[in-house]
Amino acid sequence: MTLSPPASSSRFGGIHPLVDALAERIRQCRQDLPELAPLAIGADLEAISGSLDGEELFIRNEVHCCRGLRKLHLETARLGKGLQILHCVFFPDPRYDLPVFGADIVVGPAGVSAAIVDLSPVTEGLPNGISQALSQRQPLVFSQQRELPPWGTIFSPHVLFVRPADASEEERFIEAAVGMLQALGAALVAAVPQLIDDPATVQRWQGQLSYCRQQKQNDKTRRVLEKAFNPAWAERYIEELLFDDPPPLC
Ligand code: BLA
Repeated sequence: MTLSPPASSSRFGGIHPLVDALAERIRQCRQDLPELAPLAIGADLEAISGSLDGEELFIRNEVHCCRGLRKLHLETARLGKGLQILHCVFFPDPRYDLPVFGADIVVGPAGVSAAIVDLSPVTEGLPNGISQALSQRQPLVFSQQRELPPWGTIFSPHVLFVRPADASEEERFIEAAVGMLQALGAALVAAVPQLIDDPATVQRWQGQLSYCRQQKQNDKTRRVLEKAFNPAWAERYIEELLFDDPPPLC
């Protein structure tokens, strides 16, 4: 006999199943990427723990690179008052014609409030192979769509931004995210790098810079980090780990 946890309360005691399951699927997809290697980050940023209002706080960061992607970042966090976050961004190496993979799940006391996943273009549109792969997927239906904030112009037409209503919608969200990771993985294997000073490389570098700048306009992320830690720490965390500018092309 298998015992499934009752809906809200015990989901709340540990890691929410959507956060746990998506993190695990992201790790599986990451494992298949060519030339995967861990990237060193400061020990003070890898595992962060503390307490806020008597609640345990933790952040776990995993950072890698692979052929075609300069930084693969997966973060899972619990940040006080029952707030759980999954944050994931795969930043491409600008020499490759690849989009940014991004996902964010926010779980509050009432359950999942936001689940977003996208392959976001860093030039005018997504690379053809990726658009085709995404357009050919079966449309997935969700009962509660959410509206993008004004800075959300960075996302592609395929962005999924929902509040999953139940376990089956959570499963569907994971399916959508895995579909995007598979499309990215296929494009990455086929991609041929361009020169570092090719105008297309420079344009993609600029597109990535603009992606990071737009993401930094998300005040909700900053506010949560400032409250859990402090404003100076939040600033450093956002600027150095979450959305650091792509390194200069040289
Ligand atoms: C929203 N992000 C949020 C919210 C919180 C965070 C508290 C509000 C939840 C809600 O509106 O229901 C907090 N997100 C965090 C924190 C971290 C984090 C603290 O990642 C990290 C430590 N955000 C991203 C990425 C995407 C993203 C990669 O980091 C998309 C690919 C999107 N988050 C995103 C969007 C919103 C959001 C679009 C809604 C913003 C709004 O409605 O104003």
